[in-house]
Amino acid sequence: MTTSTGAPLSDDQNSLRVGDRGPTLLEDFVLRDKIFHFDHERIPERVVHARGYGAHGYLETLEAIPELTRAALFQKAGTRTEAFVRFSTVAGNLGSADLARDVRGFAVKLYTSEGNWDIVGNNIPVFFIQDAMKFPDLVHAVKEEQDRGWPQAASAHDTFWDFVSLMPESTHMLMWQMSDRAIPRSFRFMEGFGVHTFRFVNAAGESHFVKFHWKPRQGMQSVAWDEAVKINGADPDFHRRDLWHAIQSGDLPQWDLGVQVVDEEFADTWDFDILDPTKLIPEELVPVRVIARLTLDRVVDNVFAETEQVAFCTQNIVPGVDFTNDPLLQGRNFSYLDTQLKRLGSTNFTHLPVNAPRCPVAHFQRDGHMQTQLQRGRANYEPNSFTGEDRGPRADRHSGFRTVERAESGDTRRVRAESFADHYSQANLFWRSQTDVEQDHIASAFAFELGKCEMPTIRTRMLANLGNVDATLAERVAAKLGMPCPSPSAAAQPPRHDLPESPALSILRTPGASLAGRTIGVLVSDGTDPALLEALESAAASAGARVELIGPTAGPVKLKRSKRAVHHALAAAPSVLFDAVALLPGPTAAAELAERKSAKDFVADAFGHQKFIAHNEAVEALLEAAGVSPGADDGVVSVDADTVGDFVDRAAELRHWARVVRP
Ligand code: HDE
Repeated sequence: MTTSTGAPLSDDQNSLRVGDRGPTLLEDFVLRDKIFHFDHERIPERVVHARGYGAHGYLETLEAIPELTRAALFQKAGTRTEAFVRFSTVAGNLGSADLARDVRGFAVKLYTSEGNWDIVGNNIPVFFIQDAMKFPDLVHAVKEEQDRGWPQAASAHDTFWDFVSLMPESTHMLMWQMSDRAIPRSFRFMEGFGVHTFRFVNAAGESHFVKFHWKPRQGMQSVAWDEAVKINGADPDFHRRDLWHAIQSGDLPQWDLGVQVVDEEFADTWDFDILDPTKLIPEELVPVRVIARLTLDRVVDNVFAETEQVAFCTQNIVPGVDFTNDPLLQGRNFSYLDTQLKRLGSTNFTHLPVNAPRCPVAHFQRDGHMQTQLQRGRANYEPNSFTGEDRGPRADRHSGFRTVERAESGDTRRVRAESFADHYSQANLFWRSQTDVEQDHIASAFAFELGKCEMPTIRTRMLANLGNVDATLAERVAAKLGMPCPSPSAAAQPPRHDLPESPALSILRTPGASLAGRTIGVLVSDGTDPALLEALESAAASAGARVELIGPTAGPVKLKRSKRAVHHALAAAPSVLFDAVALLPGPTAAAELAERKSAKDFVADAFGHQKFIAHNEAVEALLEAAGVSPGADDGVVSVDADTVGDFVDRAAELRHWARVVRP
């Protein structure tokens, strides 16, 4: 062990003092060195997206698309590009819980051979506001209220709903935020979106509009709101733990990178503006074309050095990619450098390993705090007339980045384009594209959040806006709030309610539900039937699912001839932590568990959260005690070693939505 300057230490336990009980000496440079550094350990957390978790991986190009973009990474199928991804919530502070109802950040840094390309997106394809000018207001409104310091990581409070109810352009995003998209099962089971319209530019300088999509190969999955609340208590790190475990166990999460490519003339025929970030392009109108696959294969070595210090910037693009005039994107391109300087403290933050490009870097930028590069040669300017190493680099007008040529004209004005005026048609499209179950969740979420608002005028104003989305939605929320439903507010542009439904907007209408990568929680005890347990474990393994054993205590359980260690004690492992459950305790323990609150809650919650439940005959009393009659529906299944495989097949549906649960 040494000091920070490398002097070897003889004692790291005791400071230098006069006598055994005397004062500490100013001379103790060892103490000063250690405490000085500690006192400066924290850097400012991100003003938004403070709570996040990152991982390393790579993007593999599946299809060469030189006709669309000259970006080096898309010139040849099979090209691998190193990647770093950071997922996050938006509103909460660094130490907030993972399961907040919130938008999730989905930020990807691609270390391409022609520079770093950051796609700094979210898990929702639209945004709350149309103009960057309103971003500080939005964030102030959603974060804890300044005069009281709460709520933490929650939009369910007056200032948020006050602001968004006064900003009808937020309504489409609110529909997503009140949907199950905002309470994902984990980062692995959510989509990502670049949100803004970008451009792809090919070698001939021709440009197309492009939207970026990340499609999880694990499928999409969310949790119930009641479950989210309980997971936050039981395991506030549920999402980061899930990602870490999946990668560490070799179950590598993957997303397909898809693009919606549109030419300008086609976009001009639509009745929404492709530059408006509160609008999406329905996949049924422009299909998503998969061009690459992202794999996360390595957890970080050090959360601070990597996840905390990674600096994403929307303006980090590479030749072949370009911006559009989306006013939110334009504002973001200006913003991110400031935030990185503020947080990381030096313009040289690009030297940090997680931020450093993997390709050669050459310029005449010099000096600054924490300069780590030895920039050699004589000239640090150009033009210059030196030669060799003294000369330094030059720009190349042919191979270098060239902004797409476009004609711009108009008067300088502070205006919102007329073409941005339709605030409700796509909100209605989103609503109608959901299943009944998803619509129920949306209505309940609005009622919960507005129910937390103390000012009735805010609720009324929001209900009036929802009336423009869908009359039944507004009425349902009003009924849940016990309020009269006001008439719809005046809309800047009359909403359309006849846009063709888009099944891709619904989680439950998107195929791909599977038990792979999910966890079955199995309640065991002394006397659990080992044949049944083994049959369950082998069926789960074939389905790609993990089994975690939960015992009455954290100690091992005795099976017929063997002992098995358990992963959890029941008191520390509520069923909200699992995707499906199996109740397989031995007869004596089953009788005892029927009297235990933690066991009854385990079962009642699994049932209430519409999970598949397998059980042996011994637990009928426990089921009854939890208010679940055995065979209540075909998601509560009595199993033996021969039939447990069928249960695992069934549980691939993940939730038994037909089970009616009244909150
Ligand atoms: Fe961000 N945003 N943002 N944002 N954003 C930040 O940059 C900002 C917006 C997004 O994991 C900050 O490094 C402005 C939309 C993600 O490190 C900051 C505007 C979308 C992350 C910032 C927006 C995002 C950020 C805070 C409106 C989805 C986390 C810390 C013009 C497409 C990245 C930081 C990570 C982070 C500014 C709007 C996504 C302050 C001014 C729209 C995923 O620079």
